[in-house]
This record gives sequence, structure tokens and C-alpha cells, in this order.
Amino acid sequence: MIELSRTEDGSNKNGAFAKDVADGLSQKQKHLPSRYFYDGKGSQLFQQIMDLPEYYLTRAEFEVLTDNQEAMVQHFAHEGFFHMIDLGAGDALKTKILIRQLTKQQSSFDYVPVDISGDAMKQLTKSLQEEMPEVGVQAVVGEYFKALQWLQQNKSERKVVLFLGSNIGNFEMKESVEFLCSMRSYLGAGDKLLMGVDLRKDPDTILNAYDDAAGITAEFNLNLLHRINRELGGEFDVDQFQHYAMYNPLEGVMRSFLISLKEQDVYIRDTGRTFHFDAWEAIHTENSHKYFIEQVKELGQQCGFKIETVFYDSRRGFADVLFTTE
Ligand code: AVI
Repeated sequence: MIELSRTEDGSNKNGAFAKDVADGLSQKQKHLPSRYFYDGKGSQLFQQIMDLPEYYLTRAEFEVLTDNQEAMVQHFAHEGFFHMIDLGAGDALKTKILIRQLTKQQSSFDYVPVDISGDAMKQLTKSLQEEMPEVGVQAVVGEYFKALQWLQQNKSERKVVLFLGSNIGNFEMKESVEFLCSMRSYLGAGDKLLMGVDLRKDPDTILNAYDDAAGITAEFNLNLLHRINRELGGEFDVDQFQHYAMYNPLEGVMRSFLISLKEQDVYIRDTGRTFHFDAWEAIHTENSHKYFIEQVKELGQQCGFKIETVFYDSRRGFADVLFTTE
């Protein structure tokens, strides 16, 4: 396992977290970056979200991969050996469908899961060694770009990058272009990208997926305040905030907020500051974009990717888009 996550200057990660929190909470329209959802507790809550009846995304992508595994593997493997790089691999439950199929077809590849969680990568390596000992696995612990840079320098063969789960949807539109263009800069001619995207659909279906009846998504959102309390010495009274989710069908974006239920001041030790909240003031915590395929095509084109093929689920509500480099 390769660990790339330590900062070069040895500075602590909490410094960056405190700075991002202070920056976000000092804006006129307050916001907090959604990447901070995923501490141990947040990752556990996200696992629960993926099992919720309302959260259709994971099941839909599971169906896409299950139903199209043979075709996908043929697209990946027909030019000989490749590295299959899985960005944000987690427990790789979905990717294992493809790994099993690749093994069945005796394809020549190795598997490079990339994740910020060292524990998740340790567990995944162990479970793959037990389930499929014939598969070469080299887990990389670190941020996506550091990992891609490392791969470009250390793995010269053809690459197939997986970016599943509609994770691209959590970026602002501008950031998603920057992200894809940086990814493209680490890839060469003939490399491929399989990207999961949640598609436009009935707005109520989308809204319910982010405002479930059991309140798990609310807990997931509010955990961000608990995390600030735990890690940065924050003094949020979390009960005085509520989860609020809304979908804008014009833009195709699901937005989540934390709403202050009263006027209050909150001190956060590691920022050295107190932040004021008016009654009903919102903190914007997440965007989840929903796409038309044409938009996904344009997004790829802006960065030198062209669509090779699109795999849909049976409801045409989710797609895994296979891009190749132009
Ligand atoms: C990780 N990401 C794709 C999820 C999504 O659907 O935007 C995160 C999530 N937020 C609330 N529920 C799920």
C-alpha cells in the first residue's frame, strides 16, 4: 500500500479544516465544503444512506454495472494490459462486479484503488486477497490528484480510471471542469474514464433521496457541525440547526443546507473566532448535480474526452459514461 496523504510541509490537516471553516462561515452567504462530511462517523452514515429506500443512486449504478459487466470489460481489456484505477474506492462493492468479470475473462490488468481512508484501503486489500488472490492489487492512500500524479510517474501502462457514484456531481460546475481537465492531464492517448452520473428525473424522486423519512441524511448533514465540535473545539449546539434540502429543476441541482433555528453566536476554538447566525440563516453544505447526457458529453469535450459509449440502468435514471481520450 502506498501512502501519499501526509502534507509535504508536515503541517496538520486540521489547520486546513479550520481555515476552510473560518472562510466559509465568514461569507455573507455561509457555506462549508461537503468533502468534510466524511470523517469516520460521516462515512458510516453515508453507508446507511446508500441502503435507504429513497436513495436510488447506488442501486441504479449497481444495476448498470451488473447488467453491462461483459461489455464494459471488453471495452477495457481489448488492447492488452491496463491499470484499473478506482478513485474513491471505499469498500469497492460495485467495482468488484467488474473485477470478477475481468478475472473470469482472464484479462490482463492490475487494480489500483485510491482513497483518502487508509483503513478502508487496508480492509479492501485484505478482502480482495481473500476473495480473488489472483488479482494484483496496489492500494494508494491519498487525494485524487496526488494519486494520479504518482500513477503517471510510476505506472507507465494504459490506464482505465473509474469515477463512480456520481461523485462528480458534488463539485460546482466550474470545479467539475477543472477536475476533469486535471485528470485528463495525467492520462495518455487511449486511456479511458468510466464516470457514474445521476440523470435528470422526477424532481420529487430526487428530493426524497436527499430528505429521507428516517432522517439519516439529516444526521449526515448535521454531523458536519459535530465534527467541527470534535476536531476544532467548536461550540455548536447542534439541536439548534436543522437539515433542509431543495431541488432546482432548472439547474438540475440538489442543494443541502443547515438552518439556524435561532439567533446565536458560536465560538470555534481552532479558528480563534466567534461566528454569528441570525434566526433562519442558512449554511450551504452540499450540491449534487443531476445531468442530461448532452451536458456530460460537453463536460468531457471541454477537457479532451470523447464518449465511447453510455451504459444506462433500466429506468434511464443513472448512467455510467465511458470516455476515451481524444
Ligand atoms: C457522494 N455523493 C455522490 C452523494 C450524493 O448523492 O451527492 C453524497 C450524499 N449526500 C447526501 N446524500 C448522499
